Amino acid sequence: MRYQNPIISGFHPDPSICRVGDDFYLVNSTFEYFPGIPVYHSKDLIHWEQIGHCLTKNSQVFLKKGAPNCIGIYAPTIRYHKGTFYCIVTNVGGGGNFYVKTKDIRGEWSDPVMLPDMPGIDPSLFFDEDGKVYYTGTDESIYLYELNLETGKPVGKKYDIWDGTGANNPEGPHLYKINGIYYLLIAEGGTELGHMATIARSKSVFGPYESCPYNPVLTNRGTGLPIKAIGHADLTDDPNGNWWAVCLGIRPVSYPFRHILGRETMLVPVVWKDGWPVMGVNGHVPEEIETDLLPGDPEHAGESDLYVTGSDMVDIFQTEKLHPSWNYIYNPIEGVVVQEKDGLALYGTEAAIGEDTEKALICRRQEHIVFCAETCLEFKPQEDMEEAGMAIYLNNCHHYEAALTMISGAHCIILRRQIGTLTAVEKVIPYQGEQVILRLTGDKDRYVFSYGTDGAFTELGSGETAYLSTETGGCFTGNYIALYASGNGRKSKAKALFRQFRYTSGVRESGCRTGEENFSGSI
Ligand code: 6LW
Repeated sequence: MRYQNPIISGFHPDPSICRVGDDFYLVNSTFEYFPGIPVYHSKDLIHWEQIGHCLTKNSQVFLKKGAPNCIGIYAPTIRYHKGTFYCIVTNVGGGGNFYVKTKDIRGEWSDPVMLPDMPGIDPSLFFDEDGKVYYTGTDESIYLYELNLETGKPVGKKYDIWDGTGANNPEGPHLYKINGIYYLLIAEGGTELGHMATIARSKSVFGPYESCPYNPVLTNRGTGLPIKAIGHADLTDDPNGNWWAVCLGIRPVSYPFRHILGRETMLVPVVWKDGWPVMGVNGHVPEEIETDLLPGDPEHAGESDLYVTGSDMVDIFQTEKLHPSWNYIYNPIEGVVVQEKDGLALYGTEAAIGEDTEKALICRRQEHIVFCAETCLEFKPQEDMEEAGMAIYLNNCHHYEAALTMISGAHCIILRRQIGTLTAVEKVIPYQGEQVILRLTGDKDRYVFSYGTDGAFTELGSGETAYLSTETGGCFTGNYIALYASGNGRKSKAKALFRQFRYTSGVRESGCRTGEENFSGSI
């Protein structure tokens, strides 16, 4: 069969994978977003369901402010050893390296075990057959310590084990023992267009590590392939003895290359030749891969009622907990985002959408270049500047939004765009209703906002995707669709009630709907 890359679309960088029997688990970086580190499950490596997060409590993680400057949760590694899952990660700006663990991967994870003696980023764990545990990380070079897992303290000295093949930014190490040989897989070239995966091997865990003569073993640099920036890979075998690598890559939408979905997760088959891995298709990652080797039952996996990532979504906010695809920015504040009997209530705080702080906002990833999102919003501002709406959001300095608000006592709908230090309210349309359906569609060039009722929509305006790309707005994240409320300088007296949210890939004339169904509480 043929499968399509990415296997997990939208902002899902630095994938790490582990296998327990015929179940695969995968995690990604989340930077300033909360909960931190989504956990995905799959049996066939191409259909992935989100089953939770590693960092769900404020007590586990403090996300320091500083967006859009590359802070927060970087590059986790997930491993399973003797009944326990471990996820080791760096909180940049918020305490450095730590790990959390759980015996129940669908439940909660432990409080962090801090690793204050481990410098740098990109930690990984390796459990050797003799019971010893090793930490690999990225500092001046790729280094290794034996680790006392209980205390988080290093045992013995630090070994600088490899500098890579000479490219910039050797990072993201993962160590494996395969057929008695230690393999060290790393990323080099930086996470942009020069990105690649390289590998070295050694008979001793401490080295010396011999570089693979075929390095880089995985890259799309210098190719005409549509996926770029391939690197930061992790290996797994499957129950049939076949090998696979997950890695990150980007899908630029235009020339000069720019991307709007962040770095996404890709999958490639791996075969072994002369004791070295041959990854992907001749070391490259095409969008479509032909293989009969996928484990499980990939032809039928999509037929269950699981929410498979990348699927269309309708949320009426009546589940016990928010759907795991929703995120906050920074640690959540109690009482600001509340699921109520009619929908999701947002109690706007002082914080404006453009502020680098926690706010009354939840967001989910834009997973497709062409998509449609709609929300049914009930909001009657009581004071000037109170607003609630829907945004397309890269970070606090790069976002476009449509909102209900009040300006000089008059109720209206606005379209605002912020690009860096430039902010403009581009449209102000008088609007007396207390309910509105906001629609956001996107394609490779533009984001378009419309508003209306179930039957009729009016275009509010649009903005270029180019200014919400990583290349323009930085840094390591991708675009989100956000529902938000704000009192813009003081607490909002009016509550914003989001009765429903829909997201579909592609755009049809009827927006997110097949034409039959209405929004609950439709107007
Ligand atoms: C991560 C590094 C990388 O720490 O980007 O692409 C950094 N690789 O390994 C942030 O995701």
